[in-house]
Amino acid sequence: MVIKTATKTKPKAKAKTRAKPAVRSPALYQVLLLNDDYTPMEFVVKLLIEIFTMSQIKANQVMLQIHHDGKGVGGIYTHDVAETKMMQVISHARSFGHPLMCQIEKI
Ligand code: TYC
Repeated sequence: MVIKTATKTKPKAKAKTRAKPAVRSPALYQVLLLNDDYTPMEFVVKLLIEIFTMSQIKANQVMLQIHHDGKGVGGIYTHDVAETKMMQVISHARSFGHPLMCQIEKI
């Protein structure tokens, strides 16, 4: 017969607090549209509706903001999506002969 005697167990070390969370949210980028003197207002409004799925009212507001302030935000996305949206804007504008410019900026 084996008699188990009480063994002294080492107290567990206190869990260390993590410096960073285990999962980090991806970096976000805003897609900025820039003003110019030649791209028609109506074209920018339609583009904002189609590429950034804005309502007519929101697209008008954003277009006017770009027109008055020099730039405005089409949307905020992860890097790959933001880059794709930027390329869609530029390629759509160029295919109609407009100089509209677009860039992405990390936020
Ligand atoms: N400034 C242009 C005009 O008066 C309109 C415009 C708005 C152009 C937004 C570009 O990103 C832009 N026709």
